[in-house]
Amino acid sequence: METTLEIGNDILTLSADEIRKMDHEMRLVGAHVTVGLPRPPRRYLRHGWQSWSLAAWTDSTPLPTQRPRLLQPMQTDPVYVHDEGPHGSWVGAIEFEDGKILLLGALGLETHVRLNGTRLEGWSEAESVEWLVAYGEESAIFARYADLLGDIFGRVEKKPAPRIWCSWYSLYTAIDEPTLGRIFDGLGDLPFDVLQVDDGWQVSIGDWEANAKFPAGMKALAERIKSTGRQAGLWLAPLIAVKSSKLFRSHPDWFLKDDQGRFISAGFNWGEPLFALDTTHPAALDWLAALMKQVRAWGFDYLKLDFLYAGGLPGKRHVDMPREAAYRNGIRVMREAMGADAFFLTCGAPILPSLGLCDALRVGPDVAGEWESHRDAVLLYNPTTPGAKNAVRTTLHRLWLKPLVQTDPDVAYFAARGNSLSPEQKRMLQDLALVCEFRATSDLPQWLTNEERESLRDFLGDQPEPRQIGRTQFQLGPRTVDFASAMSMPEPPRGLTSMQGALTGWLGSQGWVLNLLNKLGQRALEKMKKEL
Ligand code: 9PG
Repeated sequence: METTLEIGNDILTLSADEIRKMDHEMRLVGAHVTVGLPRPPRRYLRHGWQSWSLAAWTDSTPLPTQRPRLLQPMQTDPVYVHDEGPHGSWVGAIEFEDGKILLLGALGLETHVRLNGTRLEGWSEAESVEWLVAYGEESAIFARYADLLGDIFGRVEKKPAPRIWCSWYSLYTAIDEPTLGRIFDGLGDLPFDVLQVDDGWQVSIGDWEANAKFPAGMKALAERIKSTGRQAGLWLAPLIAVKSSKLFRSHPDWFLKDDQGRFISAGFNWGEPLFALDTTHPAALDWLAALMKQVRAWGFDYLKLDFLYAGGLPGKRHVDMPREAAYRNGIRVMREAMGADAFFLTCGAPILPSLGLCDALRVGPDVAGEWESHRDAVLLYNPTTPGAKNAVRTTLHRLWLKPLVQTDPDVAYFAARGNSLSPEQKRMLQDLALVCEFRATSDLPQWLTNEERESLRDFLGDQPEPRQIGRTQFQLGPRTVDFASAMSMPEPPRGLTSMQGALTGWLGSQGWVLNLLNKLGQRALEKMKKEL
């Protein structure tokens, strides 16, 4: 059926199987619904699929396909990577001349919204669903959408969020028992609640046992952390495995395949192709549950489960079900096994399907010690790679999720050493953490000057109630902060830049190039570690 909706002087045409007019909004029902617009909108809000995917207001022309190709499954929804119109998952919005917005948002999983000229289209990969259509101020409209999602998926709140020291953004995979020990000592009485060990402790991606750098084992590591009076946190990526892992070699049938029987790519990292666990396979689910119990038995109470998008990739599954339902099934099994008292952070995770099952959700790509990389932003036109600007931009467009889940903006930096961020850029990451009410850092205590250490202490002790006062402006206690300078998108590459980009994109899709870069990085880290 069709109906019209009057907004100011404009008349929009809605079409769906069923349409209900309510006081301040409309509800559509259907597997395919459209909103016809009088003219192309000024701006369109793309809401990317998983933590690291782009969420931002952009103009309505298609963006160039982000490169390198090899990494697409890790950064976007690979099914729509070549989609012509600006596309987003579950929800999309357009902006009118007066600054007000119109939102089309699904009240169910497996759904997408695309802007096709003067048509906003919503569709479901599975069955018919209900949709919200609402017009008004951006913050009020997203608050309404979040409220309806909360009724469907539930709201998990463990407030306040713990304050975390995480090993990733200083040591990366170069962690080991003595180095972490020195850091835990160096953190002294700084008010952290959790010390979280990130990537680098495991034998392999898939083989979640302590490697040779942790000879005393994982239980001892958790105890060492707990002896400082804090909770122990651990990173794992349970829904992927590298090709060389024992897990993949002994259970190839637990992994997603395409119709031709080839393994689905979950991307490339750690020098190897990644494959995706089938979260409908009973034996794989038993293995996941046992792994979560094992990690809890070691003594870790804070779990950062990463690269979770793999559970929602398209592919042939043991039980034929829609891909986000399959993902949610895997997450539920892990949540039940780890227990409600564990703190569960999802990362690299499809957004809506994670709601109600985790305590916190990473809502942007990784930060990095640099604001923006010329290679990634300009040559590759990739807004999802690690970088402070990318992280601030996407996180800011996901703050509407705050009533549903703790929103993790990734870490803030305090030390001048080891990064190239300006004092203003560091301050912006710190302020973003205060706005999110989720505070973490990876700064090495050995690198902090006395002044920096005190500023970190103040940050951890500070709890200003953030209040949004504009699209990118917030009140933090007596201070007004503005994130506007992180919002712009790079210019799409043209001419020579575009040729350089094509070459860089090709190089970035060659495993050997990624491995070489990785080796150089490792060498620099090992050198740095010797100085600690
Ligand atoms: C550990 C890290 C940290 C970090 C996570 C995740 O190649 N990639 O596209 C890519 C993206 C993100 C990423 C690593 C690689 O980071 O977000 O906090 O835990 O894994 O490996």
